[in-house]
Amino acid sequence: MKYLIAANWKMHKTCAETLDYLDKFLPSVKDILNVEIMIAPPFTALSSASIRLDAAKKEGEFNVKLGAQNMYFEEKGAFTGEISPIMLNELNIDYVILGHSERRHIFKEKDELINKKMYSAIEHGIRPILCVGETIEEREQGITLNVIENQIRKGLAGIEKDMPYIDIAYEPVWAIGTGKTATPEQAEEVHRFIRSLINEMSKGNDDKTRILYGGSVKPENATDLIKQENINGFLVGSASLDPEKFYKIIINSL
Ligand code: G2H
Repeated sequence: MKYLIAANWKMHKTCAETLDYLDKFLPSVKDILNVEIMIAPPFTALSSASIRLDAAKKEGEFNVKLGAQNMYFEEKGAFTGEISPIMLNELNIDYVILGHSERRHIFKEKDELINKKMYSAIEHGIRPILCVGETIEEREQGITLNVIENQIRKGLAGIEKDMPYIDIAYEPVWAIGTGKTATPEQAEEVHRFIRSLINEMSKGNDDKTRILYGGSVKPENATDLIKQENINGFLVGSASLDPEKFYKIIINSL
């Protein structure tokens, strides 16, 4: 399984800043072919980034993919402010991040909506990364694994057979953007649980599904986290905004 190291820029960077980043970042990773790299800039920068990546691919083999940070499940219609899967298809977007904790908590997205988006992404050939994670209160109550199981069962309801086209990101809410990282052991405990759950749900057809860790990943903690048996890559926020730091995370994960 090729691991995936993904950058979630959230609401950061204009088009010009995105192109400037890619100019610095792409040459540094052009020979790294044994992990998959993904960048998810804001929607407004996707088109320019897609054109820039196409040009880079024409110059040789290249392992950098583009992702969207969200998507609506309908193809078109009266859904003010939303972006559809066919709009992403037009830009050759490979991945979409769904159910990120900021979507769940700030924008009140529920598992049922996330599940519809998962369906739609798969139907349109866009690989979804389903994000799950517990809050600090849930961890302190000792219900972390129940919360994760519930989010995964509801998020994947009806699409268990599509497991080879799905990745999952475990992002403990208390570790997101706080500088607090789950210890490798804390992360591994949840990753091991997710692996056995999706193995059971897909009847053993989960070997192409990567389980990424997210939550204050940085160059300093990447090596110890990636050594864990069930951590198959990262979803990186803040530290991915600097091309040199993101490059170091990739290098430290090889
Ligand atoms: C978790 C992560 C990226 P950060 O949201 O999805 O962000 O690395 O800033 O904690």
